[in-house]
Amino acid sequence: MTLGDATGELAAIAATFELPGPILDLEPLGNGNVNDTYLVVCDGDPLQRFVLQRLNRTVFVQPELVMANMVAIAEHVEARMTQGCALLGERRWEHPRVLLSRADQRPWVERDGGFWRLITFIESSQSFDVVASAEQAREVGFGLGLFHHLISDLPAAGLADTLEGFHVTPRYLEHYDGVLANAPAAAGDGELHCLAFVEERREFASVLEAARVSGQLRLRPIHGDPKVNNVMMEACSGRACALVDLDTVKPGLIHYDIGDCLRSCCNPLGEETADLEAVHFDIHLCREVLSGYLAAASGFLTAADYEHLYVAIRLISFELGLRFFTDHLAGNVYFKTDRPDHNLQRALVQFRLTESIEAQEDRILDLIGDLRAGLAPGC
Ligand code: GN1
Ligand code: MG
Repeated sequence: MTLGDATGELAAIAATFELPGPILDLEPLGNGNVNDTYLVVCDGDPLQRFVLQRLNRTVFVQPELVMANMVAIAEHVEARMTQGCALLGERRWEHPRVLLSRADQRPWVERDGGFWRLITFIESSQSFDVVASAEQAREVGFGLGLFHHLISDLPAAGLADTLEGFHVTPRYLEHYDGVLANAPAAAGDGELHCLAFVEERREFASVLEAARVSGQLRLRPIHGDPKVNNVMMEACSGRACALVDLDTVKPGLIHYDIGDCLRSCCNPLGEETADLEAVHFDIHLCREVLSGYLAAASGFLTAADYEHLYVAIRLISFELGLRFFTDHLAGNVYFKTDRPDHNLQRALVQFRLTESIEAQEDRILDLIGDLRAGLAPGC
């Protein structure tokens, strides 16, 4: 079914939520790999826009818990902002608001097996698939730090684990082994390269999990997917003004978020590039993202947190490559794809990025040390 055929049905679903006026327009939004996302424009003065999403029920098996997490975090952030937050200053900062269904006041609607939710659109803002400047990199980092700061006093145990094993790299490795055992023999240089790449990093895969199990790192509320295009930038000022895509909010290690943000921001060619040779990790952008992040987050980071920053950057790039490669071997069942080798190409990009991170280990460690030393005492 094309969107043209489906628009009426989509608009009918959107209208089951407490919208402020009649729907004027509805169109696909963004390029998410998991859920289906649409922009809904509502009549009024001014026009108001909303984001309608169908959650992927194969990925989110208990979508009502995803919504419970979203509501819990929104209430917490709103309360913190009402009390006042020194980090905000004059900055505009918004948190997406969840709309309720007219019928039963729940923050979702189920229709023909689909699980739908509607949230506010962050007006007068835009997002980018790749970082455009050093200032933008710093702002993305600050945005993630501010988000972590605002939820740093929310007990992780109060949030549901909606995606068991999400970012637990050894679990992805186990899944990979199971898929590999049933996959046809590797064909082509790309697959052979990926197989060898994973084998060489098996032991490394448990580095963050081991730190969690030993108590060095602890579970906190996390965003789960803070890639560059999930940080909204205010159109007039270019400053970060919101984090969106809150499906993956759950208890986790903030290192997953920091690693994910950096692997995304410091890859100037983006996740979808076909130019493998040119893929690299840009250490100058890394400095900007991390200094922005630390400007907002240094107050709650421990010594062990700093000590695991480099491995987090390396691990989350490797992990995403492993997830893409596993999905390629499994027949593209998790991430949306446009062509049969799409996930293989994405895996090769992430593995190339991982290699570039590994080649710059000393420089990244020095950079983390410098930034840490430059922070005020007690931070
Ligand atoms: C998925 O659907 P999207 O693009 O928001 C994935 C993330 C990956 C990302 C890579 C729930 O996010 O973990 O980092 O693709 N989300 C889930 O682009 O698996
Ligand atoms: Mg996402």
